[in-house]
Amino acid sequence: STVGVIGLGYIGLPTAAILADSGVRVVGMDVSPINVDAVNNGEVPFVEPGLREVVERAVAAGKLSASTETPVADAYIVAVPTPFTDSHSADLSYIEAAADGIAPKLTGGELMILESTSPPGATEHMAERILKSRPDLAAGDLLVAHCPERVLPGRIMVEMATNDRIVGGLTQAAAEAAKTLYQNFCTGEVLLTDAKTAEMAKLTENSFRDVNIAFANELSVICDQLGVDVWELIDLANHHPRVNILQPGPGVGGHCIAVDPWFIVDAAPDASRLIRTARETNDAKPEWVLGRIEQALEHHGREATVALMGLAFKANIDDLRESPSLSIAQRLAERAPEARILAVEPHIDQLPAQLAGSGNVTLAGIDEALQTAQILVLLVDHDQFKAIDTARLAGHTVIDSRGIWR
Ligand code: SAJ
Repeated sequence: STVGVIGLGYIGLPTAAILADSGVRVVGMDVSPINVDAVNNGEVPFVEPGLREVVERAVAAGKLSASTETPVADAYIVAVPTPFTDSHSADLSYIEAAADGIAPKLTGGELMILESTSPPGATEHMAERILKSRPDLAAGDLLVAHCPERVLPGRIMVEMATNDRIVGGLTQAAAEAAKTLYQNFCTGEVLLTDAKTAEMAKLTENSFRDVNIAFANELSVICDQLGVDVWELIDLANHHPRVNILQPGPGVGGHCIAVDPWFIVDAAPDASRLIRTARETNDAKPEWVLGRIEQALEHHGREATVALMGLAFKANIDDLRESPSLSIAQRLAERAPEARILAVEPHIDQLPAQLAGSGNVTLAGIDEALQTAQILVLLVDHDQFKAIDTARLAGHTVIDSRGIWR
């Protein structure tokens, strides 16, 4: 039997590769010919530890291939983006496009799994859309389930095999069929529920983390006003057996935690006050860090050199999506046209498009930053920055948003 994986991004490609490596025939589909060619050559179009080896092996074994066309398959896994719109509701257009591609290929009896992070009701919406375009099929002809992906970027290849999985079926039969598919490679527990609960589970997990990071970020602003070292405070408080506070930072990035809570707020606006406030608290943090940089610029003069250490959305990855650090860099470039801004990001070798247009930003190495910048702003806790001898920071104005240089 063949599994079609729609969307070969950060989730779809590792899923396709691991499934193919377990012996299942997998055809991946992506709208980008660049991604498709990369996969067919056994390559990976982004950085994820351990992924390349598995893709290479599965392609060489003839188990994995890719196409820009939706394949005919016995089961489909949809792993396309669900961004949000300006009004913070979910944009389902990629899911709808995937469904429209699959619909004409169906003969009845296929399993369809939606893996994309989805607002409550999206799985049902996908099934209804398919049945509308295929009136010859009955609802019972399709097995439709939602199985949210919860792997952590940077640890995807480990977590995809070992994490417990939640499978929510539109019917019990659909949930059972999806469970059988995942058991090809998943050694964790596969937990069955209905589709809407599965949709909410994923959103709930990321909202839990967002709320907890917001607590840490709020504390960092409070402590700054009170003259207390927030990292020492959190470290001490976390000695309590039932307290486990997360770490403050320059804001929350990535395509999940900064997005998913809005889907809950959108689904039940009046009841989601805490979740909304947490989102707003985390979204306000980059502006707060910018305020501190602007203060330092007032002190050193508008033409000072500012080194922004890190652009990625978190440590030790090259992913700049929804990155608070990148947003700080962009806003600073606009607001401080006379300053010289050094972007120090060891994981990339050219400035991202968002910064390439600003004449005052250049990509720089760690040594150049330490030698020439008056103001050092630590934005990402990359290992390379943790390794810097703190004696070399003397004589600089240091704004450490992650507390690694204390
Ligand atoms: N962050 C902090 N302080 C912390 C922890 C994180 O400021 O103490 C920031 C990070 O710097 C980053 C953001 O939060 O900007 C998110 O990073 P993360 O490592 O918490 O999470 P992601 O976005 O890489 O992955 C999350 C994970 N969800 C949870 O841990 C509940 C992952 O398991 C999900 O699969 C993923 O979202 C997803 O795809 O939804």
